[in-house]
Amino acid sequence: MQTDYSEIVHRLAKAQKVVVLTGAGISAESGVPTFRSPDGIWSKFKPEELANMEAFLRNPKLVWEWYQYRRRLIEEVQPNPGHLTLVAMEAFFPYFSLFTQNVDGLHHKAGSRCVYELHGNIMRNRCSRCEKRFMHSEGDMTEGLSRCSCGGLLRPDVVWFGEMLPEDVLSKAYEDAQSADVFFSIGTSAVVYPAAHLPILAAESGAFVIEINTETTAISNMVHITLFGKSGEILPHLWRTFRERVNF
Ligand code: BV8
Ligand code: ZN
Repeated sequence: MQTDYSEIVHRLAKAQKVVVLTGAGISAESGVPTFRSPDGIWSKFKPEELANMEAFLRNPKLVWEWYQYRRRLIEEVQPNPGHLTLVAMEAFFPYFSLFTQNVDGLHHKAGSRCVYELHGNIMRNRCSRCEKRFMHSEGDMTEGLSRCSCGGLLRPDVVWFGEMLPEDVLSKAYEDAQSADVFFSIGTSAVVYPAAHLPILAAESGAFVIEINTETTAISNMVHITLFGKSGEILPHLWRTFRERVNF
C-alpha cells in the first residue's frame, strides 16, 4: 500500500525549521535492542534495577556488566538508512536539530552534526564529583566502585532515572520544539519524561508533528500523522519522495 506523503511533502517544502526526536527504535535496524519491546534489554531487568544511582551503589558489578555488555554490542554496529536519511535532511533545511534519547552515538557515527544527546553517551564514563569525563576504555571497571583522582565515584556518562537531563540540552530542546515548523518523533515509545514531552510541546506550539513507529505509542493520538513501519525503510522512502516532488 503506497503511503500518501503529499501532506508531509507540502509541509516540508515550506518548512524553515525541522526538529527531530529519536528513541531506541531508530537504532533497532542497526541491531541495537530497544528497551521496552518484548526482546528489549529491559525485558530481563527493570530500569529501576539498573539505570539509577541506588541500583549502582547497591550492585555496581551488575550495573557495570550491563553497560559493558551494551558497549560491546554498540561498538560492533553501524548506522542504518534511517540515521543516514537524517544526515541528508540536516543539510537541506535552513534550520535542523536532532535530539536523541539514545546513548549509542549512532547519529554522530552516521555524520549528523546537529545532534543533542538528552540522556548522555554510553561510551563515556563520568566522575560523579568533578564531572570529569573519560572514554570508557580508560581503566574499565566491572569490579566494584572505581574512583576518579579527585576521589569521586566513576559511573557511565548517561542520565539515570531520577537524574536531571543536561540543562543546556534540555532548554535547547524545549526552545526548538516550541518553534519548529515540522517535528518528527521517530522510534520512541514516548513514555520517558521529559523527552516524551517534546512532541507534545511541539504540537501545542503549532508544529506539524509526524511520528514514525512500528506500533502506536503514548502520543499517537496527539500527533498529526503516524507513519507505521520501520524508520530505516520509511525515512529513505519519504526523503526520496520529497526530493522527487520538489525536484531537489
Ligand atoms: C527526571 C539512559 C526529574 C540510561 C534512560 C511518572 C510519570 C512521569 C515521569 C516519571 C514518573 N516517575 C518517574 C518519572 C520520571 C522518569 C520517567 O519518565 N519515568 C518513566 C519510565 C515513567 N524520568 C526520569 O527519571 C528522567 N529524569 O525526570 O528527573 C528530576 C527532577 C528534579 C530533580 C531531579 C530529577 C530521566 C530519564 C532518563 C532515563 N535514562 N536511558 C541508559 O540508557 O542506560 S531512559 C531510556 O528510555 C533510554 O534513554 C531510552 O531512549 C528512553 C526512552 O525509551 P525509547 O527510546 O522510547 O525506547 P523504547 O524501547 O521504550 O521504545 C522503542 C520504540 O521504538 C517503540 O515504540 C517501538 O515500537 C519502536 N520501534 C522498534 N523498532 C522500530 C521502532 N520504530 C521505528 N522503526 C523501528 N525499526
Ligand atoms: Zn573527579
